[in-house]
Parts: sequence; C-alpha cells; structure tokens
Amino acid sequence: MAAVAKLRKRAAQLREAVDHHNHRYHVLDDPEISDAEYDALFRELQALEAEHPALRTADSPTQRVGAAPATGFAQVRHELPMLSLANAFSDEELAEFDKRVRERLQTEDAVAYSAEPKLDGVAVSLRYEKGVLVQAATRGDGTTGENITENVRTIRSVPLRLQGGAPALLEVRGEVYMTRKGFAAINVKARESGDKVFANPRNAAAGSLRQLDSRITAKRPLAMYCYARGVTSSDVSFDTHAQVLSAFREWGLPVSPEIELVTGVAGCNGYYESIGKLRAELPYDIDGVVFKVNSLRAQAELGTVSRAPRWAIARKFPAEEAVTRLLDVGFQVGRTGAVTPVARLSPVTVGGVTVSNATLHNMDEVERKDVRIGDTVVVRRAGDVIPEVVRPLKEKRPKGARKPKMPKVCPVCGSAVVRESEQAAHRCTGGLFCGAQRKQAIWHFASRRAMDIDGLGGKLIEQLVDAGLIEHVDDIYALQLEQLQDLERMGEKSARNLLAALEKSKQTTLGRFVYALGIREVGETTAQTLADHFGDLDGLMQADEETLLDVADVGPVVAEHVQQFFAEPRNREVIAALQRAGVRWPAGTPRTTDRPLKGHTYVLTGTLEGLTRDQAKARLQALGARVSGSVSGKTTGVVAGSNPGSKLDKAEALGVMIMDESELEALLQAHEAS
Ligand code: D41
Repeated sequence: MAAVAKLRKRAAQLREAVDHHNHRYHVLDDPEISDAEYDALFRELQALEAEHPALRTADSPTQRVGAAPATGFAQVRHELPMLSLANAFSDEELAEFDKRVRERLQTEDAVAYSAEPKLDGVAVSLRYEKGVLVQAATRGDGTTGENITENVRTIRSVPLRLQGGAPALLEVRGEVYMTRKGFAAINVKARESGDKVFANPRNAAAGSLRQLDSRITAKRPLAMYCYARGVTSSDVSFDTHAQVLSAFREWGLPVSPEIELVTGVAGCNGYYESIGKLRAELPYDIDGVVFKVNSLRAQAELGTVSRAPRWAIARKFPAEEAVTRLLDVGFQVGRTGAVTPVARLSPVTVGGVTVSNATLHNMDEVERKDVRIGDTVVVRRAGDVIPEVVRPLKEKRPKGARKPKMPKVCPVCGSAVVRESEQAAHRCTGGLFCGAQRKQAIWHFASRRAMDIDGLGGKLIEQLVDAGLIEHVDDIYALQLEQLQDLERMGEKSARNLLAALEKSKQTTLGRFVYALGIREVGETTAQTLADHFGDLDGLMQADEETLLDVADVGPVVAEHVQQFFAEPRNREVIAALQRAGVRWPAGTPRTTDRPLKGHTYVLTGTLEGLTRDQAKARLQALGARVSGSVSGKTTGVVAGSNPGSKLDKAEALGVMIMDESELEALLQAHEAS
C-alpha cells in the first residue's frame, strides 16, 4: 500500500475510534477506555492532520468539541458560543503560548494572567435575565447544548436570583462538579441499593446533570464555580478578567477562592507548582490550571482560532492514569507475613514517574476486578500513594490470559500460606523464621519513629541477614567493628558511625520501644497509649486481655495481638536480650487512679441524635468503660437511640438497665467534669 493510503486509513480508524469513545463518554456517561488512552488517540489524530492537512475532514472529531445531545432534553443554542481551551502539556508548550501572546500584542513586558485551578467537572452556561436564573445549558458542542435548567436549579451554590447591581442580561459560564467526599458517599449508597456506581466524580456530576428527573439531581452533592461570561448587556463594563470575577462574587455567584493574578511565565509556573502541591488537599478533582490574559482589551486583540481563544490555555497535570501491559503477578511478603499480589508491569509513565510495579491489594480485589496476566490494564498513581491497578481493559484481553494464583507456600521461606477467616489477606505462617518477615521486622525496629538507628537501612539489613550476622533484632547490638567493616560498600568510618548510632539508640522511651517491637495492629499511637497506661514494660507484659481492654482505645483485636505477642516465649527472650544489651527508657508512672467507669460495660443500639456512635464509644472508653457489641448478664447498661435493634429486647429480657441518649449524656458529663 502506498504511504499516503496507509496514513489515510489510519486517520479514518482514529476518527472512528475517537467518535465511538466520545459517544460512550459524553452521551452514555459510560466510557470504555481511560482518559489517558482517549487523549492518546485524539492527539495522534490531531498530529496526523496537522502534518497532512489533506487528511482532515469536515466531520473529524478534532473539528468539533463535545458530542451530540442525548434525547430527552430540549436543545439550547448558546447566544455566544462556549469556547474550548487549548492545552499545554509541558513547560515548553506553556512558554510557547506566552511567546505567541506577547508577539501578537507586540510587547516585551511580562503579561498579567489570571491563574485558575482547572476543575474536572461539567461545563455549563447560566442565563440570568433581570437578575433571575432563566436557563441553564450544558456546553454540548459549544454552539448547541441541552436545557438542564431544572437540574441546575437544584444546585445550592447556584443563585436563583443575583444580588444587587447585576446587569439586565448575563450569561455565566462555569464548571459543575462534585466533591470527592460527595462522590464517595453516593457510590456507597449506589452499591447498597444495587444502582450504577460511577467511575469518578466527573462522571458522577455529568450523570447527575443528565437525570430527566430533577428530584434525583437534587439529592446529588453538586456544586459550581463560575469562570467566564457569555453575552452581557451593556449596563456593566469591565477592563479585566479579575474585575469580572469580583463582580461575579458581588452578585452572589460562586467563584473559586484559589484564583490569583500572576505575572509572566515565571508567575504561571509558580502557580502551577503551588496548586500541584495543594491538589491532594482540595476537596474536588482538578486536572490542571488555566491561565487567561487578564486585560479584556488584550483578549479582544488576540481573538480566537478554531473556537479556542488565543488568550487562554490549560496547563494540564501529568496524567495520573496510564495504560500498560500486566506482564506477571508476583507475591510480596510483608512484616506481619501478609502475602500481597504485586503487578509486574511493562514500564509506563504515570503522573510524571515511571512505574513498573503496582499493588493489587489482595486476592479478593484481583477476583473482583477480574485481572489476568497478559491483560492491558489501567494503572493509577495519585499523589504520594502507591501505584495501583485500577481495572483491566477486557476488550483487549489476549487469548489464554491466566488468572493469578496465590502460592500455597511462602515464596521466601516455603512455610504454608493460610487465609484467616474473614480476612482479606493471605499470610505466611513462617513468622520470624521467614527471611522476609525477619528483615522487615528488623527494618521496622531500626526505623526513625521506632529505635531511630541512623544508617541501618533496608540494603544493609539485607546484607547482614544474608551474611548470617544477625537473625533477630537483639543481634544488632552484638555487631562488632570487624564484622561490619568487612561488608561490601562499608568502610571503617561508616562502620564506626553505625556502632555509635546503635549505642545512641539504646536510650529510648517506652512508647518507642513498644512500637519498635512490631506487634500487629500496634502503631505509634497505640504503643504510646499502652506505655502511658502501664508506665513500665512489666505491667504491659503481664496484662491479660481483660486488663488490656480497660485501656482507652484498645479493642479486642489489639488486646488479643498484644497478649499473644508477650505470651510467646521467643519474644520474651528477645526483649530480655535487648535489655541485657543496654536498651533502656526513663521509668514512668502507671495510672494508679482508676478511671470512674472502670469495670463497667455498655452496649450502644439505634441511632443517636447529638453524637455519633464512635464519639459515644470514645467518650465512654476515655472514662474507663468498655463498649461491647452484645448484651449479656454482665452488661452495665444499654443505651438505646431511635430505631433500636434486638439488643434492646435482649436487655429487657435480662433486666439490664436501659438508658436513653440524654441519660448517657448526663452520665458522661458527670464523670468528665471530675
Ligand atoms: O475550571 C475549568 N474547568 C475551566 C474551564 C476554567 N477555569 N476556565 C475556563 N475558561 C474557558 C474559556 C477561556 C474558554 C472561557 C474553562 C473553559 N473555558 C472550558 N471548559 C470546558 C471547555 C472550555
């Protein structure tokens, strides 16, 4: 085939694919591929058409933005078209944008830009006549959208009537979005009732806006931020975009508080960076920032090309999702023996970082997502979190793709792998016999928030264990200079430094020491709580489960792990050896005064009005009471909220004291005061 014919065929393929996925996404709200994959297709088509303009057709998806309206909503023609935004994917592309702006404006001076977060929601246009909201429409293809007035009227942040000074006619453009929290909440409900679960907050916002029944929309946690004008009557006038936004605020329209004025490329880059840092803390998703030339006169001078203003650009964040091949599934053994499936991936850049491993969490997740070796998978890496496999693209599954299988024995030590009932995790039963668990136990022991042994990191521990120089944590204090300096990559100086760090670490606190032991479910906070409560190690080591349950915030699971840990003779030996080696901490004072509700057990049932169940539980426990899930003859009292369950019946049958919420509150306050 001639080269040109080949390119023509590829362009046609790409157009068809982009159209198809556009329809799935914009009309059906049910995408088949990730945004990253879609972007790749779209950009390939754009590049092909840019290089060979003869291949561009009038109906190419690059020539229009958005998709045809779904049936069911009336069509609305925007009086002024809703423009689209050009993208910059790198610092270079942003610098080129700024250069073009300055060239067209014939200025050497740094340009003032309005810098805004780019909300990942649904673009909407509102029309206010005489200050009253008369129409709301989706963007659609930019010229014609759908009339969603009834739905938008349910969004509480959208004013139905503008405040003083608003013009006779005003079209406002903005983004309707859903917070991540709101999204999570509606998905929980959807799962419970078997309804459709949304893939992300943006799809949830889009799906909510296209409800034909606006009573359903009203129950969805939608919000809006406004960022531009359409037609405006001439009874108001402005010089800058910033003035427009502050007028919006005055009229009662919601405007993002993160919007700032910046100067030149340096200002843009600084804003991009600082919003990038803030991103994880924002309650909603953003996929980049938008820069707009602030002067309206300059905007007019710059004009638009192919429906995108020359005066604005979206600087996108690196995609947090990417598509790659799942080459294999490995199994990793953690400190507590949990055996975790790990995806081995064909390396791919996600959020600016190369990823070749991603967690699959546990076998239930593997099963639920139906991930198979050989699949093409979507990988996500958001902020600092560990990359994870989101889902496979099933339509791309090759024949013979295999389901990953949990090994029957530990890949490190060969001990049996078991699954405790009702737990998602599989575990290696090798305990400290397992090299993986031992190395990580030592690593945890030495870590900064535990014994804080400077210089004893993962690589060195690996070397020491493999060379047979240490087996358990107490062995590290017996290390000798000669042994250390003979190790690879270790000179006399670093060996001496390590010995000094070891010596220094011996003086510690009881809280750190308890945390360093690596007892299951005992994190830093719990370790400190135990240390404070018992004051010394002996008291803690001798505590039975009953006694442990009296400690505030210690529940049955923690109590059982703590008790089991100290009941194990090998653990006691290690502790004794550590103390012999000189590990010590200042003596504390155990709590001698009994807390007022010590020995009392309460059961909570039904819904409380003034406080959550967790709050009630925490306050009871802080006073020394136990909060149990079931009623027995030993129960002190049952607190019954509204719609109590069978626990109330049982309490009545057993003659246990029944209290209402106000009585609970009185009891708590009486003791908390003293
Ligand atoms: O936050 C946004 N998603 C956002 C979108 C924004 N902050 N500003 C925007 N500005 C425009 C222009 C410059 C064309 C008025 C936009 C969009 N447009 C936009 N949203 C969807 C398509 C275009």
